[in-house]
Amino acid sequence: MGQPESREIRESEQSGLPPGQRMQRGWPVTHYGPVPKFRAERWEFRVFGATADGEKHCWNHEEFSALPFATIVADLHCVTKFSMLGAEWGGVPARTIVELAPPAPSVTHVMVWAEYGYSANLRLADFFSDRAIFATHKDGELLTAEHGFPLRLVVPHLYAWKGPKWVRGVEYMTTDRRGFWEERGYHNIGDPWREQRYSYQEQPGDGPEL
Ligand SMILES: Nc1nc2c(c(=O)[nH]1)N[C@H]1C(S)=C(S)[C@@H](COP(=O)(O)O)O[C@H]1N2
Ligand SMILES: [Mo]
Repeated sequence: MGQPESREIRESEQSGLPPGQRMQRGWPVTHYGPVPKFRAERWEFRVFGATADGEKHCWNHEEFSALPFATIVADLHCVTKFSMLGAEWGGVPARTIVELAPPAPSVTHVMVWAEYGYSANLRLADFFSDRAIFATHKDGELLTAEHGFPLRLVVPHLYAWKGPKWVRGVEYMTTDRRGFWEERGYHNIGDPWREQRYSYQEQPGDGPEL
């Protein structure tokens, strides 16, 4: 099986403020719903859906913690127009997960699932980009509960809602489906450099029919 295609991230997408954003000092907490309680013995990370071998792949917390660790420096751009610049995220690259639990060749998109049913859909190429990371740490410290402990996805080249906190798994999909905010009026792709904020801005081909 060939490797999934990875989107080329332009240099300009890696630093600075995207259009319409302002810099936020400090680190506000932004999410919908309550902060889940973490119970190590009940936690597992699952890759399911259209996997290459047709099997589900699961890691318990201890197993997940033993996966290869990497760091990236990346910004978070909230669609409500503030950006937090220059955090160092540590964790397991999304690419590592794709390599350990490969998708079937027909997979085009992923749904990333979190506690309480929060979800975000991504093109496989965005998920497979070399800077997407399942973060356990920020600036050298374990994530706090409000910021997604024990695990959150960070996809630096998309708006931050595409990175679920308290993430629990990935579903490989052979057609696109909208996630939590994508069903509620946000853009299916969510590229901050193109200001893809709302679903009414979508062009044909950007997402499933609304
Ligand atoms: N599970 C979950 N993850 C989520 C959200 C959410 O509502 N639920 N909100 C997203 C949004 S809109 C933003 S801006 C970031 C905020 O991350 P922070 O609270 O660490 O700053 O988390 C993202 N991840
Ligand atoms: Mo956000």
